Amino acid sequence: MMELIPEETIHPPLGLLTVAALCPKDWTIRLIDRSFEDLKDADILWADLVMVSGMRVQKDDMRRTLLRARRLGKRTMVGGPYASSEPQVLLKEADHVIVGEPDEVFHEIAAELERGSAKRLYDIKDKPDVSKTPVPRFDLLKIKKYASMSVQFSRGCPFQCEFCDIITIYGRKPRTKAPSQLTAELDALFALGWRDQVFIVDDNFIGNHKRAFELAQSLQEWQQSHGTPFLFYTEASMDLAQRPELIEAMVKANFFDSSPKSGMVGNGVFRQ
Ligand code: B12
Ligand code: SF4
Repeated sequence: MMELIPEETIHPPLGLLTVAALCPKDWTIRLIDRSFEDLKDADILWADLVMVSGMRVQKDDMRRTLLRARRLGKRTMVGGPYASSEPQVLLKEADHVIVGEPDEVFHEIAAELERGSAKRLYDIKDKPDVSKTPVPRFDLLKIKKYASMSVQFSRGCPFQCEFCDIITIYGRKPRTKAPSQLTAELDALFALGWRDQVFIVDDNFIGNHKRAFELAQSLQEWQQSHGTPFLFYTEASMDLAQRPELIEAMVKANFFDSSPKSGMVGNGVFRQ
């Protein structure tokens, strides 16, 4: 797919951007996106702490990065979906492993790191209230390298598909941000000059369909007041078909249908 588009990669690493926003304000942070960037020894040597994230499918590169940083004498911390699914594997290679969502406790972890008393494993069982999660640090991105931006409105899904890690990592009760929080994230992307596709990366956008409807209405107003700069897409369970009012609100907010019948083919149609 990457050969078909001019950008270097598709989606930003939203987990790391979110963690960056949770870090103490006096930490200087740099982001290296391994989907298109080389990691140099100098990058590792620059840092006091190397923080790594990824999915199981990216585990080889994650483990190589952790071991490289360790060889160069640097402290490492790993979190995200793979660390949450198989922490015992990563405990061998990382100094600190975070299981779960640290949104409400990261300030404590950071203070322990600064005091030199951070634990090897943080197994965070409580699901955080995402309505307190700060705007991700989109400013750390080399934004022009991406084909799409990502924002997240909710975490968790009420279904139980047997192949899916969502319910074990993020739970069955969908937790949502406030619509104003999401429009603040759009403001941040808009201020950085982004005018293109925005993926709402929820596990299931309509896990809480009432909140999804409220959000779609807020998105519609936001788009109207900004000249409709964004084209939204998301993931949702098929029972969305039973909610025509929600579909209509999503269409009005400029969610697009990428099915072949619609004639919309992602970037091409939007960008001419
Ligand atoms: C968007 C998305 C994608 C996008 C790509 C996103 C990207 N940038 O690469 C697309 C659609 C391309 C995609 C593809 C795939 N995906 Co995907 N994806 C997602 C989804 C829905 C959202 C990701 C996201 O942005 N989350 C938002 C951030 C804020 O959440 P987070 O990363 O969990 O971060 C939080 C914590 O984990 C933690 N954290 C994260 N990183 C770190 C790091 C440190 C140091 C610390 C302290 C904390 C920390 O803090 C954050 C705040 O709480 C997730 C599910 C989910 N809810 O996350 C699945 C998910 C990550 N994907 C998954 C899978 C399986 C895949 C595929 C392999 C599917 C397939 N078979 O092809 C492919 C792999 C593509 C590839 N080769 O890279 C699985 C991963 C399972 C696992 N245990 O590793 C998930 C969990 C979904 C599932 N159904 O189980 N995916
Ligand atoms: S509907 Fe989607 S997110 Fe929910 S459990 Fe099934 S596959 Fe996972």
